[in-house]
Amino acid sequence: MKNHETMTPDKLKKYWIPLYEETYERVDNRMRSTPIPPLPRKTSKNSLLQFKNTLLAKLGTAYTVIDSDIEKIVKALDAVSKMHPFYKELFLIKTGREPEDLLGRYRAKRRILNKIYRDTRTEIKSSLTGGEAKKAFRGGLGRMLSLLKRDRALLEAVKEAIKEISRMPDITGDLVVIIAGMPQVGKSTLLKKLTRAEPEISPYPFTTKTIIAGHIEVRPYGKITLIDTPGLLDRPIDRKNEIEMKAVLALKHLSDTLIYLFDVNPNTYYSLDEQLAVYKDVINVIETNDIIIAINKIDITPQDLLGEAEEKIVEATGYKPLLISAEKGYGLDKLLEMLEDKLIEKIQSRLS
Ligand SMILES: Nc1nc2c(ncn2[C@@H]2O[C@H](COP(=O)(O)OP(=O)(O)O)[C@@H](O)[C@H]2O)c(=O)[nH]1
Ligand SMILES: [Mg+2]
Repeated sequence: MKNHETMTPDKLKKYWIPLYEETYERVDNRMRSTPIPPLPRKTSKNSLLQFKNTLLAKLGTAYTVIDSDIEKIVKALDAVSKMHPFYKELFLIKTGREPEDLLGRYRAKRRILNKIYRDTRTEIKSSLTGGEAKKAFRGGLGRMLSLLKRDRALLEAVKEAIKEISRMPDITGDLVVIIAGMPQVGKSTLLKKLTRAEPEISPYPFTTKTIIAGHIEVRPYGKITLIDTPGLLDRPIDRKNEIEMKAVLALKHLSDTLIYLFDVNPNTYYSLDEQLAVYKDVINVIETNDIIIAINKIDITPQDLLGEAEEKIVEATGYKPLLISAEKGYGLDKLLEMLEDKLIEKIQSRLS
């Protein structure tokens, strides 16, 4: 089993990203319990030593707090880096960084933190005056904190990305099928008809839209997941809304197969040409070469319209459409059989 198959979104909930302000506050609070005594008198060796020891203790406290916060960040990023590429792409969209990159960055920061800590200790210990020791302490503390301070905005984005991704259900599967097609063509009806349990509806991160998933268990092989994305893959793709477009692009990491539905009944809401234009848009972003095209609502579509549409669709897409009625169940056995074959094929190719 690959790693990412076990790191599901809900498991992200137990990770915590401390923001800079929080780290700073913890450091400040914890250090306050050992206040810095007044500068020692120049003549007293003993009081200089005591003064330095107080600074060392405070520095140690700060180090421990910052180190454990960076460790928390490392653990969370490690978890994200083990997820399915789809979720990693969403993370990249929000933060501008690959999880693996950031993991490396924060692992390095832990090492740098340790070095600053050790160097500062040495500096404090070798100081000849209280003033010098205090200066070394302040400098070291500032450098340790700035490891996170510089990343303030980035950490906020990371926290937000992890929060949003953790709210998604696991929409991966052994075979993931995206159902696309213009509004009212029957996507929701088809998803319901092919699956047994109620579909899961969840927010789609970084968009105002939701994503709907239904599952088909194919024993003993595995799980087919059907995905519907209302408002996203049912109209010309909105390239102005950049983050939404990127979120749509992330779907290509998810989908093994695309089902594109047409509706050409006499009262259809959109013309065949409009539906074909959206089809082109969708396959451009989804980039799959495993496509099933179906004409839905054949129960209310006269033969001549069907024949005409079929011809036009073959010409425009290169695929011969399946003829189905999601509502009446016509042609769904055939469709399900195709999906099952794809699932089995995929699992076998994974094994070999
Ligand atoms: N007659 C007929 N109506 C259908 C069929 N499939 C869906 N519908 C109807 O078409 C309308 C839109 O269906 P829906 O699944 O909500 O479309 P979506 O917007 O693509 O999700 C609903 O009123 C459905 O009942 C079909 O095969 N035959
Ligand atoms: Mg719908």
